[in-house]
Amino acid sequence: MKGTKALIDGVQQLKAVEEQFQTVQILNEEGEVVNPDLMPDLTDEQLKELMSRMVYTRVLDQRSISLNRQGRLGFYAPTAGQEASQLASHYALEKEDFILPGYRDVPQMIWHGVPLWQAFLWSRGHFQGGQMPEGVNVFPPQIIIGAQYIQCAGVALGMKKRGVKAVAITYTGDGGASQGDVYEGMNFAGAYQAPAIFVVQNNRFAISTPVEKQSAAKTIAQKAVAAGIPGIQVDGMDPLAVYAATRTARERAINGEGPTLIETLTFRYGPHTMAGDDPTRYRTKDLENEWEKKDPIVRFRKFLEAKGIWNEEEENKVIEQAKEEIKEGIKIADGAPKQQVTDLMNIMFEKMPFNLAEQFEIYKEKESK
Ligand SMILES: Cc1ncc(C[n+]2csc(CCOP(=O)(O)OP(=O)(O)O)c2C)c(N)n1
Ligand SMILES: [Mg+2]
Repeated sequence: MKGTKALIDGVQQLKAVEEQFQTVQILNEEGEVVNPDLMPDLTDEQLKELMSRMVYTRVLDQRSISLNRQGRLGFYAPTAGQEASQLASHYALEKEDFILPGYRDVPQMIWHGVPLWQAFLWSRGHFQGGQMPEGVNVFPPQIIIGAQYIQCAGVALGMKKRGVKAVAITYTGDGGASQGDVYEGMNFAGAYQAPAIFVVQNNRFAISTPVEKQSAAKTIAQKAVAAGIPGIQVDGMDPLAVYAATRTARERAINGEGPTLIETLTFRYGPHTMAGDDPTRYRTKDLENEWEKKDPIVRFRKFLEAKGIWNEEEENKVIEQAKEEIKEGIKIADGAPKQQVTDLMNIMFEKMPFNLAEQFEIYKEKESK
């Protein structure tokens, strides 16, 4: 009977599984390499490029918040704090890879080739913001929490069937990890060994709900086990750890070894969106201070400065360039034609259904006045 008990000791089994999920870190808060064995193979130029993208994106976030407050942008979900999680995972990709973003993932879209003006139009709900340029493999950001995971599994399977050596990557949050779609997507991709990378950016809150209330699971990474795929938890404020994990996942995927789940431990400094939530009602100042000390840009700057390849002048150049390009981007967005109801109908159908064709004529008549 003793043996049987050991065999059915699920509690012990769960503990043993959970203990195996440790946070991978390469660069600590001081910008020191603490795990040299995992150090990714990036040249000085590449390290600087990644830093530039993070600095640029921090400026884009500050400007987007201010443009939103002036009524010049629509929906906006702040990104400051999540630069390593977003941009280092993106840096591990290639142009041919497909991105299925969530609403907070505008930075990855931009660095994959979506022009700023188009991201601004997406924010305003303008249809041109959803029409990605040819060759830019990006889906419009998903608002339905977790739905992009299923779509990602489908895109990845399509790539596998066509023999394309590329991956599909998707992003959701800690809240999203509780959605059925997330499990279904991972399970399906696992069953078909599709080249997918599933990222959960665990920024500790789903609007105001803390991650502790989201699930009894100790980590989100361990949810991969049920789908039969590898799960990795990384320090999401460490660009090198995020890059290394994503690059490894990409190599596995294109070698036919199937999908990976990556949980990045991160934090959003700002509110959930600009629609009016107040983080002071659900987060303590202590928690915010604790996470701000982990800042990805501060730690990467220290690392690059110690290597002698980054300085204030270099950083200021990036900041100025970002400001210029954002100004230009918003100008182009402002010049887009006002959206008409007929535009929305036109882009939906190759051949308009007869009942809508009637309405189309009515709107056309109205809009011509
Ligand atoms: C299916 C669905 N349910 C609820 C919502 C409303 N909603 C929008 S954002 C959000 C929280 C998501 O939190 P998380 O997944 O942690 O992502 P984060 O915003 O923190 O990046 C919720 C519940 C939604 N958009 N879709
Ligand atoms: Mg969250």
